[in-house]
Amino acid sequence: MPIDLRSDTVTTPTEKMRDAMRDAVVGDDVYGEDPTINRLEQLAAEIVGKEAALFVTSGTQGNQVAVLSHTQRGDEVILEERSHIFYYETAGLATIAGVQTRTIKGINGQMPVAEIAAAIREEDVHCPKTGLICLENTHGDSAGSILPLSYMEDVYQVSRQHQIPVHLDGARLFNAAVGLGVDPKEITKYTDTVQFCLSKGLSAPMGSILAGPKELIERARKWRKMLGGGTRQAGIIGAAGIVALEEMIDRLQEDHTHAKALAEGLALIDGIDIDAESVETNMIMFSIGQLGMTAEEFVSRLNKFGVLANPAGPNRIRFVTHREISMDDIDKTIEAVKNISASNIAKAKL
Ligand code: TLP
Repeated sequence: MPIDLRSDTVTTPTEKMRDAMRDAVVGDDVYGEDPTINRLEQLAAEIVGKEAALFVTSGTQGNQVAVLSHTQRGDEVILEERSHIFYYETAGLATIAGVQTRTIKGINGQMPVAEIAAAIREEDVHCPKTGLICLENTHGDSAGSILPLSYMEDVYQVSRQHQIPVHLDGARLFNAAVGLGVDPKEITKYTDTVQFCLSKGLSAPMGSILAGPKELIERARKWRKMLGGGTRQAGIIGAAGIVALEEMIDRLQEDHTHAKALAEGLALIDGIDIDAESVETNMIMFSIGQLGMTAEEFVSRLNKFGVLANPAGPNRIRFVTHREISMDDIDKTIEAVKNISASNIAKAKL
């Protein structure tokens, strides 16, 4: 079995999930008659302190449905320059919701609050209406960094002053909560809606949740239907989601500990540039610029040691830890990187 550090999306369902899926009581969810989905949605809403929740097929669908439910065509949406919604959702906002994006460069995923405030449009015949502010916590492209609660609160205050809703892409919301040592509600109380994934570190085979006010979630249900996300005996999948929420959140700490150990090990290797101090959750990113090879080359060298990873730029690599990565795998990965570094540095001296 390879050591698969490409993403926490590669996690497979636990035995308990498979049992729950086999035994799930199901019905037609488009009629609202799947008891397992109804239970999952209720549980999910409670966990994030929202009135209602909707099971969606993926994080991308949850985010897109959220934007559709909050905005009108021609609105402008404020989001971080490297946010998943803007950068990795195949221009869904432009093509599906028909909204205009207004991106702001963030530091560790945090768009400066003053810049958010300045980006909000005044009422003017020439201008679009600012329809939504999107945040991402943890922030993927900043190596899983956590948006501090004080930052969430500051953005929320600005949003209240201007009466603009806030949507949180919380694909890894529970990593943020575990990393901060707080109840997830402490984060989501600063957002109107939140999308979180069951299928990443929590190990369910698929699915995400969109949670928010009851009336908005009813609208979202219709948009989900339009996007082809109205599924029938969905409880087969939802059953795994319930196990994910009941049993898989607390163990995320282990993934964070492994990511930190991995970063600390890599920091000692020649040619690897990483700030191990800054690792907060289950993701690390490092530069291999000094090794004199591209990220693609580095990844293919790693593959020969049985380690899978994704490039995160021309000379940047991303490693993501998850339930199927052990401490032994961390040690083996550090050894593999040491080997690549040593052989390259020896070559450079010839
Ligand atoms: N992220 C995936 C890739 O798409 C990059 C990964 O491996 O990290 N929001 C955030 C912050 C995400 O990281 C992702 C997936 C999504 C949304 C989308 O979730 P899915 O893949 O379920 O559509």
